[in-house]
Amino acid sequence: MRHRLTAMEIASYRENGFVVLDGIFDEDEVRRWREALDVALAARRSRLPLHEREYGSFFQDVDDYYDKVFTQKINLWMTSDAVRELVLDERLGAMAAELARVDGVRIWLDQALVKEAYANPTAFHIDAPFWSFHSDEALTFWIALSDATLQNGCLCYIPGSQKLKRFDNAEIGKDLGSLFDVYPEWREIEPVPCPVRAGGVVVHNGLTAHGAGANMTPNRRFAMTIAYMPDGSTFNGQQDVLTREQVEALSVGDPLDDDRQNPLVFPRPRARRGS
Ligand SMILES: O=C(O)CCC(=O)C(=O)O
Repeated sequence: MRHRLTAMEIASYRENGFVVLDGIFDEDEVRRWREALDVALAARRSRLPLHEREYGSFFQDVDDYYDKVFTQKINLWMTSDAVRELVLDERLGAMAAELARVDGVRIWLDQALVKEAYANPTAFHIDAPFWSFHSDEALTFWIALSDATLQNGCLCYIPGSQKLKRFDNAEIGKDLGSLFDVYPEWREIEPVPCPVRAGGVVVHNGLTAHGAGANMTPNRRFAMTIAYMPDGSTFNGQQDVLTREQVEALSVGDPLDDDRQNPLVFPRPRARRGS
């Protein structure tokens, strides 16, 4: 696995709010993580690890159309030992921390996002407003476990949109461009499509506007994503992927530092000597 970033990649991420990191995983690693994902997906019936009704309202309102945008399974690290090894990899966490310019990162969530054959496009949106903390440095690693192409729904970004630092959003619904009603200033910016070979990782800031095209092929597009939050992030009152019980135990402003939900992946806590 390549785990060093070039100065150009870092500068490009800072400027545009996204960057394509080619060749992070080699062929054997891609095969290994694809198999792990297949097993984890087969073992997981619900979208989230526990019974769905315990999570945020977004997940209860999911409709037929959204189900045909992608097959989405969240926090597989909690239910699959193999996926946990990938998601909690300290080297990925170190790259995330370097891009975000923070001392440490925790996992906010992971997602398998499989755009099935002939799946719907992913409407433009930004990620951070969905989450249970506010940070303008949170970021997502979108790991391509099959080639992502213009034909099968690779990601597409509005460059520089992260700089606005606003947390208003549009839903991932049938209207591909409703985000541009919320942010009319982005209408004139040319979106940048990001095809990437299997084993590459596309990174985006949580405030960078993005979407993906329809899958116009008979094959499945496989991605595994990891969303990182800066260590020290605090609860903002939104439920998102937390259970009702977790939310009831939190007050706005509390640190999200429970390792059972948001493990610190960089720097990785070392076992204390003698313990
Ligand atoms: O994979 C997709 O189609 C969309 C991914 C996305 O929106 C994300 O990873 O934040």
